[in-house]
Amino acid sequence: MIQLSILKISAYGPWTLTLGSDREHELQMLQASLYKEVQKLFSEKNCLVFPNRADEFFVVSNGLELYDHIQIQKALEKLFDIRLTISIGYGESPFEANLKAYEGKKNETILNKEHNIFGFVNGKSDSKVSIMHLDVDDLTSRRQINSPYEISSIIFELYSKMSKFFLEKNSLTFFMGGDNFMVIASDDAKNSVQNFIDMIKSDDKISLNCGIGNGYTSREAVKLATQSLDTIRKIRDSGKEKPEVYELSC
Ligand SMILES: Nc1nc2c(ncn2[C@@H]2O[C@H](COP(=O)(O)OP(=O)(O)OP(=O)(O)O)[C@@H](O)[C@H]2O)c(=O)[nH]1
Ligand SMILES: [Mg+2]
Repeated sequence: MIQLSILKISAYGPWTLTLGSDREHELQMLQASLYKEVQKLFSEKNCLVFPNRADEFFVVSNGLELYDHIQIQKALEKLFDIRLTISIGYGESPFEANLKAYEGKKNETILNKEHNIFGFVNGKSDSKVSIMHLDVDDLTSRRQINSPYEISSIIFELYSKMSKFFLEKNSLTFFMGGDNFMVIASDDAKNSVQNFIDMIKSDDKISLNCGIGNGYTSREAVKLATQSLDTIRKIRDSGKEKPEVYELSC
């Protein structure tokens, strides 16, 4: 069972207008400091936050109860003028968990009114998280041929293909910066990642490596996914033939 908590700035559109037209720099600074605090508060509870469109965050919150979310809301309310809404959902696949959180908010299934928390909590029972950490093999040589902006364009096109491919496997893909992507993965996604790597190699001449981690909490799963990815690099750098996918479980 995977649990997702989706945090979104409440009534952000109307609030941004109150800042006047000379506001973009203020909004960018606010979004960056909000992301920093949200990542800090959830990582202290063994979770990882996946940034999504700057005013919204997806947290794989396996193991967290309603009480943990209330504590985090209280901390954020002390630090910022804006307020966040939290929608919680769980399911067999990451996409189902996202749908359940969405329904919880849409149907106003209130978990805590004072702190704007909606949805359904699974907490600690039957907790299982799989994360895939995908990274472009040797992006550094590509930088010899393409300029920074051209590289960005290539990376965003890759992100778009990855998001579409894994959504069809009920999984959620996030861009983590540089040439790094993480997929909150279903079993179907894990079983088909080699097909995705083969497709991108043949269509776009881009080689990818994929580390997979399975854990009880998202921080644990992400740690193992990154360790798997680093293992692929170590095998490659020792001169042996490297696997493109490597998996570790706790
Ligand atoms: N989010 C995230 N970004 C990383 C991580 N490691 C590296 N980066 C970023 O990714 C960029 C590319 O680095 P690498 O992937 O190590 O470079 P590379 O030439 O592709 O080397 P290999 O991936 O080992 O083939 C760096 O400039 C960083 O911005 C990581 O673990 N997480
Ligand atoms: Mg790379």
